[in-house]
Amino acid sequence: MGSHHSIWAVTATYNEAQNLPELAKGILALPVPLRLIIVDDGSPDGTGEIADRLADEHPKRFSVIHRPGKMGYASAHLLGIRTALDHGAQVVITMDADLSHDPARIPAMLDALRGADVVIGSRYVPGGGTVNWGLDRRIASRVAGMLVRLASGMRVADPTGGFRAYRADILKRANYHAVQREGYSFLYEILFRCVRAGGTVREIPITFVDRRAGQSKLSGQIILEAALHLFSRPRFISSPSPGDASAAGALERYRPSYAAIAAP
Ligand SMILES: Nc1nc2c(ncn2[C@@H]2O[C@H](COP(=O)(O)OP(=O)(O)OP(=O)(O)O)[C@@H](O)[C@H]2O)c(=O)[nH]1
Ligand SMILES: [Mg+2]
Repeated sequence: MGSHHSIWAVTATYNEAQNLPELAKGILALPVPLRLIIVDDGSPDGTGEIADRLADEHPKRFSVIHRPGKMGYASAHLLGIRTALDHGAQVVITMDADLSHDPARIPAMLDALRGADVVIGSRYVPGGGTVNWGLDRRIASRVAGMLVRLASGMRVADPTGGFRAYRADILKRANYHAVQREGYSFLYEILFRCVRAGGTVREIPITFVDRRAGQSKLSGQIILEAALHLFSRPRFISSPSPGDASAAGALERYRPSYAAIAAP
């Protein structure tokens, strides 16, 4: 998998002060010395300060990008991915900061990435699952997955799962930065772009643990909305319109300087 230093992870945070220290512990405990970029949107609960402290204590392991306000999950990820690629990442891992995605699964994801361009930490392959999810959310998530498979033709059990590892090469070929959609739609759109660019996908089982601390930002209803959105446009991938409220639009509107991020 190339040099260890070329593996980067990206997490978006909004009010994850109760979860970020634990996530950082999990990252530091890994046998692989990957670097985590934390994209914080000025969380009122002090997540940004915790992230800064982590970066001070472990400058080779944590980097922080502060955005002035809540600008959305998707554009936070796009910014983190672009930053990682700009710094020579060969692999980019994306994960949530609320401990739903267990960093301990990262080595298995990297193993699987030897034989694929994208690896999804999947709730819906044998051995995977969700813990603490109510019936409504389980149904919404399953239905969303079905609709995405139907609309896109992708044969992926968990196309809206956010715990992933991508080869840098496929992200570039997929024009990842042009992704338009927010929230869950972002996840299937970027995946679809990778597949369309010729990328291969593997899924490995994960146990998704619902957040225990902090507030939910995306609800089951939003999952379903995202899926229904699939059928509201003539084409699966829409073309960018200038000044729109899309993830790509937000990425263009906010361009931080990378000076704060030390070279690996
Ligand atoms: N920077 C940034 N991060 C965000 C934003 N919205 C959500 N996040 C983060 O994105 C990740 C996923 O969001 P969650 O709220 O956990 O979404 P979810 O998993 O669907 O919902 P719950 O876990 O049930 O709350 C978490 O790490 C959030 O802190 C945002 O606007 N900006
Ligand atoms: Mg969550």
